[in-house]
Amino acid sequence: MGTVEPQVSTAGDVQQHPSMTTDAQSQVTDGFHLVIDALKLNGIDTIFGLPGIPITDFTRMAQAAGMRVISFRHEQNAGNAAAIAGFLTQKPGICLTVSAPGFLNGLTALANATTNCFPMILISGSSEREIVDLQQGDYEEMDQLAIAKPLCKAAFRVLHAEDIGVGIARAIRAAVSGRPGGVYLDLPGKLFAQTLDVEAGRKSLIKVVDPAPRQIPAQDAVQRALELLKSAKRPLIVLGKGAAYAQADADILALVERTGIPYLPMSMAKGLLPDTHEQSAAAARSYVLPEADVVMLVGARLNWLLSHGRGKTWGGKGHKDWGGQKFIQIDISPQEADSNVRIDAPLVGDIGSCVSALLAGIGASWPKPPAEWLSAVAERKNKNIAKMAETLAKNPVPMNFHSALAVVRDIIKANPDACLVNEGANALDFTRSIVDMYKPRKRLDVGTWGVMGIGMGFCVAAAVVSGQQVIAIEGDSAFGFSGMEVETICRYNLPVCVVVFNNNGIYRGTDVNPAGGPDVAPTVFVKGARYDKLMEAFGGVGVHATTPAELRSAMEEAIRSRKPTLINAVIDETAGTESGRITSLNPSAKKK
Ligand SMILES: Cc1ncc(C[n+]2csc(CCOP(=O)(O)OP(=O)(O)O)c2C)c(N)n1
Ligand SMILES: [Mg+2]
Repeated sequence: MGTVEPQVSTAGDVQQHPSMTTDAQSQVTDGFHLVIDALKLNGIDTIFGLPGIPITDFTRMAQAAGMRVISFRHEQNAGNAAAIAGFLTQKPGICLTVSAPGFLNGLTALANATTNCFPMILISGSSEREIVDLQQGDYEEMDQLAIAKPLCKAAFRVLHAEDIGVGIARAIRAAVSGRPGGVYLDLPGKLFAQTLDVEAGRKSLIKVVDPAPRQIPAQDAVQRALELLKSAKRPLIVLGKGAAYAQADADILALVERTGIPYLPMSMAKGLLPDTHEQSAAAARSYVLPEADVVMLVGARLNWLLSHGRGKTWGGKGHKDWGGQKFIQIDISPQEADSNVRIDAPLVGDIGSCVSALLAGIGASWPKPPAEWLSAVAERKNKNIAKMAETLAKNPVPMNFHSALAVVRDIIKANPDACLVNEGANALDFTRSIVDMYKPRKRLDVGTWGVMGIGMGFCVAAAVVSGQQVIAIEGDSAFGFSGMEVETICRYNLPVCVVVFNNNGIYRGTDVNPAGGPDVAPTVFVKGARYDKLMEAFGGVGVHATTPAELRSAMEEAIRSRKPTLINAVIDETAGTESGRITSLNPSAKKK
């Protein structure tokens, strides 16, 4: 981290803002500048936010101080942008909002970031403490700290300018150390205008040393894991989003290849190894989960996405029964083990350290898994891949999810550095299973909650952080949650190609009102909507595509030009299924 002396700007630096009248020779700094300086000192150069009282001047001053300030149309999208920037960079993404309603709009993203272990800091301006605490009805009055606390990893408030350095340092450490997550930082309006002697200000700032310290696993835990792995007849590795976050890509590849064990990537771990890797068992998921005898989880939690490690998915007799697997779980949090089923070999530490410790123990002569297991997996996998190839080769009219995604699959194969943002139900599930990813941290999606609304925020941040082409595959419903941010995409001229899979509604466009009245069914939208026109309204490129060939040429052109583009891809409105792949979670399905 080096020993850079903190640079502190004086209040005189605010000359860009006409309403400020500070003396250019001023030897004082203020709350505004101390927050900016503290962020910059810690290598944070981008803010995602939405201006208003009391943070408007702050956004101007941050921009004047050389920070990238990306201004959104709704705070939730700024929050989602901050969260995914955190995932991509291992530095906390910053979301900046106004008080009460702006804060609340950002809070969903903060909670989602915490659930997904994305490091972010929601910084909200707040109203006067004295008035808030006496509930005297201040402008945008709300006890934001109390409300944020249960929804994030940590929450802090700074009341005095001399504590800004500590406040930012604590927020950074809390966001990125251990299990990363969301942090709330409450900055009352009054704080920004407080002044401090420049020298005292400089000394008050903290450059955080080693914000996410390595956590080395215990040697006996490593041995226990290795022994269990060695005893396996039908081993399986499951790579989670935590493994992708860890940026230990080469070691994870080495672990998989040196053990020769088939692996399953969770959604956002796709591409950690290329999906075309011969050890990928993704196409044989429903075979390997119940058949495996030892499963090593690498940064993957046994939550609903893995059917809680039990039940029929895992070969259990009833829906809550254990399937007989033994588990090795690599996780940074010691509390994760045994959350759903017994973990026989918990390996607690950061994923990079754990994987390198395993590699050291594995050495060069690790026995490959039994050939019967590998050939059984390969047989299932090849059969399913061949079946999928047949479906993808069809060219039905109207276009369906498969024929459209056959195009997207080719486009990603030809542009493996592009980020793929993905949300929806069918639009999500089909994309995940059809579109292969080739590089780590390129697939960004709805994550642990299956939340709609991450789309455009993720697109903006992915483009800003990576500079790479971004492609979003969006259900038409999913897109609607953040659709207004196409203006943001145009405003910053970002290389984002949004493809709206337009099937006239949520899951399908075919439901009818059971009561027969004039209102359409709750899942149905305006038929034949032209989302492409929305992009054109802001100067971007809009394309209406009804065939795979039209979709292909529009996507190719978007990538060639790097212009903001929205393709309205018309999908057969009968093609989807209720809730995509998770129909069984609907209460009425449970009743049956
Ligand atoms: C914040 C939020 N609200 C509601 C939902 C419920 N939900 C799940 S998928 C979905 C939309 C599915 O429709 P669409 O995006 O058009 O995808 P399709 O299945 O039609 O391809 C909704 C509303 C959710 N997951 N998150
Ligand atoms: Mg839809």
